[in-house]
Amino acid sequence: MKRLMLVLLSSTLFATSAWAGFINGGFENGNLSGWTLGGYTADSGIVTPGTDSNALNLLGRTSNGNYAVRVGNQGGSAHTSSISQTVANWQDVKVWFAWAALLQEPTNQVYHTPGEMPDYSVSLFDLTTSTSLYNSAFNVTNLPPTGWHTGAINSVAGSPGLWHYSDWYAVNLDTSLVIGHDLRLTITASDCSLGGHGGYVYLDQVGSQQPIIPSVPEPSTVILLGVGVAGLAMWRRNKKS
Ligand SMILES: [Ca+2]
Ligand SMILES: [Ca+2]
Repeated sequence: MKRLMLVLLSSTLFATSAWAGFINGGFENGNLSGWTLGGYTADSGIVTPGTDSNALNLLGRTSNGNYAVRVGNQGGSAHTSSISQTVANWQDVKVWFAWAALLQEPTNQVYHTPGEMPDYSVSLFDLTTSTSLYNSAFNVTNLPPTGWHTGAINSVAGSPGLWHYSDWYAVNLDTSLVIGHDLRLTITASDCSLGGHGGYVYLDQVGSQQPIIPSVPEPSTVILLGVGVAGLAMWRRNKKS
């Protein structure tokens, strides 16, 4: 019995010390294994192929395979939702991930300050050096000029609004200088903090392989999105979760 325990213990140690990249990065397990939900967790979940009607059915819910995740949902109620995964001892020279976001712009903005608008953030953070490797963070009134489109007008979250949706972005980062570091990918989506407008993010194909994107955005939009956005999340007002 003692021998068996030792074998089990050593195999456990080996399993935890062996390096693995993002677990279930394409969500093809059909569940959220490997990932940690945060905020209002009930709004997030696995999605299957199909199109998003808030994007006039011009955006796929998945970028590849049979599953992706949706962080947050179209409903309001001032929810903030998140998903994250931390990889210890990163060993790849590149990391890829694909995401698309939808935010609903209130029809009558006079009742919302910028900090009260639906917003999102997609962040890859180097925990070892406390450095941001990628941060795209915008609210619906300061979206990038390219790579975003207007979608449906509806009151699905309780108050009338115009949906804005992004293309699927395939993010490609050189991680050759952070080998051995601990990295954390975090996606956050927030409804408007007054309760009547929604926001959510799709995430798929997280790993060291190039994503297969249904409609590829122009390279310039990807570059724009990765530049100069680090500070935008800082003034964002904390929202109720
Ligand atoms: Ca997938
Ligand atoms: Ca929501």
